[in-house]
Amino acid sequence: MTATFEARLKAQALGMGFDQAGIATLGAVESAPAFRAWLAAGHHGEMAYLERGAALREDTRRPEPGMRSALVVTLDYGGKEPDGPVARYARGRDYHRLMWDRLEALLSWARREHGSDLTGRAYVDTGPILERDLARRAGLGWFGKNTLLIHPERGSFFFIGALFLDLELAPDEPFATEHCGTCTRCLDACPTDAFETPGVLDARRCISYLTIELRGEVPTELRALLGEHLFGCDVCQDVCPWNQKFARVLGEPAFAASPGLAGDARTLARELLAMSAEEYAARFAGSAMKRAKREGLRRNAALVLGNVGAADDVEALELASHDPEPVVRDAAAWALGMIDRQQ
Ligand code: B12
Ligand code: SF4
Ligand code: SF4
Repeated sequence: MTATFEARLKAQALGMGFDQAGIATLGAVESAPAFRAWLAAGHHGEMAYLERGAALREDTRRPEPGMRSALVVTLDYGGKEPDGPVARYARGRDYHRLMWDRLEALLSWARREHGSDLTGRAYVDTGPILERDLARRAGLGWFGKNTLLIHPERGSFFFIGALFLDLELAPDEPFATEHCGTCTRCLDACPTDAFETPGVLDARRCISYLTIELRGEVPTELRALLGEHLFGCDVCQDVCPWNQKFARVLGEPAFAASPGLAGDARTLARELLAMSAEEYAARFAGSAMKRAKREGLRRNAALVLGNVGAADDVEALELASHDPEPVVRDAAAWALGMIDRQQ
């Protein structure tokens, strides 16, 4: 008996290096009310694009009319590597491009198999899709209390991507159970107490938002709580028992850490403050860390030095306190005050 197109499509995705693949039918998003409530509470902070695309996110048929099904894939980014100043997901090559290229290659394969009139569209955080909702629907995991999608045999250290197709495919069973039970480790461990309730994150307090998405000044009361986190945060994943049991050694060479990004926070912070615009452009070409922009990374570096620096960082911080970028000046002035207080 020949395998169905669905089975061959999923096998092809796994053959291309994805770790999981499942199929979902497109339609109204079940968790849309939760998403609406989250926006209404202002939990998205300055991420205005989430609000702008809200209506499109509520029904997966809206972003690209004509599409009927989605192949949803995941790709692991390790998890066993030591914690560091840069979240694991961003230490190597930018995942968006890498996964998108693979999904495009998968679309070309599907066209060869199914017919050249097949149309499709790849998404890796590149469109108005609630990816975790879609992935749950494709059977790939449940929404943890930390809001991450967790798979019972893989944990949560993986990215999500999707290939939308204008084909009616047989869907997989949605993931219907929930396996957090009475555990609250992620809620208790969050350095900034960013969870409003289990499963609801106030992004405005999340270190990932503060160090990556926020363009302006980090609120003063949260600065010391950033600790050594210079870009992103993995705390609510590290403490999760599902990751402690199932996190893997990084298997995708493209995500291997670039020099200095998995090391010491103080050294990296000093390097960032000393780096010229040209050096920054060369060092972070093709990296997801560019999302924070140069001034954002320098702001974060100054704040980290305020938390872990000492007297011999004063000179670099004084220089940064005259930076052309106001956010860097402000962060450096705060850091100088913190170091001064220790003496
Ligand atoms: C905006 C965004 C952020 C924001 C907000 C995060 C958040 N929790 O909402 C910030 C900048 C803080 C962020 C941080 C991170 N992010 Co992010 N982020 C996104 C993005 C672009 C949109 C998420 C979104 O729409 N949030 C709005 C909320 C309401 O939606 P949601 O969290 O998906 O929640 C759903 C369910 O939990 C459920 N739900 C929500 N509330 C409730 C309440 C109840 C009662 C119920 C029943 C259900 C429910 O409904 C929601 C809608 O479907 C997605 C990519 C995408 N297009 O989906 C990546 C994405 C979610 N991020 C990702 C990653 C890796 C991270 C970080 C781990 C990065 C890091 N190490 O720093 C952290 C994790 C922080 C955390 N605890 O969430 C991955 C997650 C993969 C996974 N296994 O889940 C995604 C999917 C990107 C990708 N393509 O792989 N992120
Ligand atoms: S990523 Fe860090 S700051 Fe954000 S919710 Fe998780 S533990 Fe809290
Ligand atoms: S730490 Fe516990 S509560 Fe949080 S997501 Fe993991 S299992 Fe769920």
